[in-house]
Amino acid sequence: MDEPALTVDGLVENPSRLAFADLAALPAGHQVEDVSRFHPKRKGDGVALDAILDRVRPRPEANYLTLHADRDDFHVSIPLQAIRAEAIVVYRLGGRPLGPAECGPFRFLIRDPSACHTSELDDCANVKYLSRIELTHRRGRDTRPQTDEQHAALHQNES
Ligand SMILES: Nc1nc2c(c(=O)[nH]1)N[C@H]1C(S)=C(S)[C@@H](COP(=O)(O)O)O[C@H]1N2
Ligand SMILES: [Mo]
Repeated sequence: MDEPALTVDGLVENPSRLAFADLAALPAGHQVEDVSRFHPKRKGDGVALDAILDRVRPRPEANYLTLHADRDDFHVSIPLQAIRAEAIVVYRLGGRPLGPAECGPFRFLIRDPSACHTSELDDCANVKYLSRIELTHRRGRDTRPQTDEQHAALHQNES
């Protein structure tokens, strides 16, 4: 089986597929040890979204960043300028890749999210099972729940 890799594509100069070793090789200054400092309930180490964007080089016309989780068909689209300095991609726990039980192989985390469905940068945008980051000119697909009922239904499906 192929090693899991995070696809980063769309309006970028250097579309990439980043596996565990590629993320670990991003600059040390962008590595984020122990994300439980930001979210007591969440574990592991990550790398700043900025380091990934430096690597793929968004084109000037890229306005939105869309996060895709193919595993459960969940998608979130956020203005690039709002998110670029605020997020981490978690990819490691105890020196190993994240498994599905840890919402891996990759998990998106906003450093300081607002409550569910209160802003672009809310808790709902902390995408689990992240498979692809796509840069686009217009807003992309966004399946975040909009109401308390939709939230309840979504969390019911979670194992
Ligand atoms: N792939 C995927 N990511 C997801 C969701 C989902 O259903 N699928 N739910 C979102 C919502 S609505 C919230 S509030 C948070 C919850 O994260 P937690 O379970 O770590 O608290 O995950 C977000 N990320
Ligand atoms: Mo949410």
